[in-house]
Amino acid sequence: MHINWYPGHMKKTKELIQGHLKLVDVVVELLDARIPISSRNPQIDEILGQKPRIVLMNKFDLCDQRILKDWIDYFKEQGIVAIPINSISGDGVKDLLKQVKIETKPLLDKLKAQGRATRAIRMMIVGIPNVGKSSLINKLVGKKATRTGNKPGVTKGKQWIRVRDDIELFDTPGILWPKIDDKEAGLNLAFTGAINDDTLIIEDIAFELIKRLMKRYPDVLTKRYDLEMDFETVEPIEVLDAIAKKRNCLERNKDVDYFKLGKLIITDFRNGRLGHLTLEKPSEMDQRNG
Ligand SMILES: Nc1nc2c(ncn2[C@@H]2O[C@H](COP(=O)(O)OP(=O)(O)OP(=O)(O)O)[C@@H](O)[C@H]2O)c(=O)[nH]1
Ligand SMILES: [Mg+2]
Repeated sequence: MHINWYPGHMKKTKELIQGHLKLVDVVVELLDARIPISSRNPQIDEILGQKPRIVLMNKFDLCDQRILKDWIDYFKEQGIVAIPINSISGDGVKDLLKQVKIETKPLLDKLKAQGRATRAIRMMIVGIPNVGKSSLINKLVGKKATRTGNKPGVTKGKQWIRVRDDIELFDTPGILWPKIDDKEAGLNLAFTGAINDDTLIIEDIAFELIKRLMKRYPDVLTKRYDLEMDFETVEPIEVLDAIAKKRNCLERNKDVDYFKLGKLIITDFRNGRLGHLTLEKPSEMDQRNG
């Protein structure tokens, strides 16, 4: 799986984010709550340095709520506040804004002590493709967005959007390129839709997803596809074929239509029709760091 999905982007993005970093007070790092390891950029600590940051577990409506708790604890141990968020419904946005104030209080206190005028807090959102950056920005800003750069006298152009009277948001989110040389990460990113489907063989992706669901969520498969199988003894291909029969993913001659089947399974997963699933646990971090 050594496909170069994001050719040439890694270095460019790093430079871009680092260039903007000095303009902001706090960075909001968006992760996909279903794949917190794979949706993290391995260079993020290096890129952000000492900049205050908040981790958001986005799409938490789709993830396993028990494992979400473990992840929040995991980040807490590292001194990072992680907040579950749903960028579509806006659940968690209030918590985010509250945390932004907490993270930036030392800075504002310092400015005040120096006798400088108070100013709005500036934040920037970063995350991998498709993780929900634009959705979150829309949710934060709403329809009545004032692009503060449009004010006369602001020379920088329209790069700041006012979120509240005391918080401004960098107009364009930073795209982080995930770690693509890790096979497991590549697959997880494919499952969740972070990699363009046109570059994927969807039949193979569905096969790999089924393999993982057999191990992690056998009951989900049983229930969703009405299967009666012992997942400890059957092969993934048998599971695929059984789902194909149940869901009528067959060609005219009754052969399984693996493309149609693959699309069905992947779409079910992405839309949350398989239930609340998380494919990575904090306890698996060690084996993945190698
Ligand atoms: N269920 C669910 N879906 C979400 C959530 N946030 C975003 N989405 C969906 O995820 C998809 C990607 O969202 P975007 O906001 O376009 O993501 P992005 O990070 O801006 O993507 P790029 O601009 O391609 O990098 C869309 O289909 C959203 O509707 C969430 O919290 N829950
Ligand atoms: Mg976007």
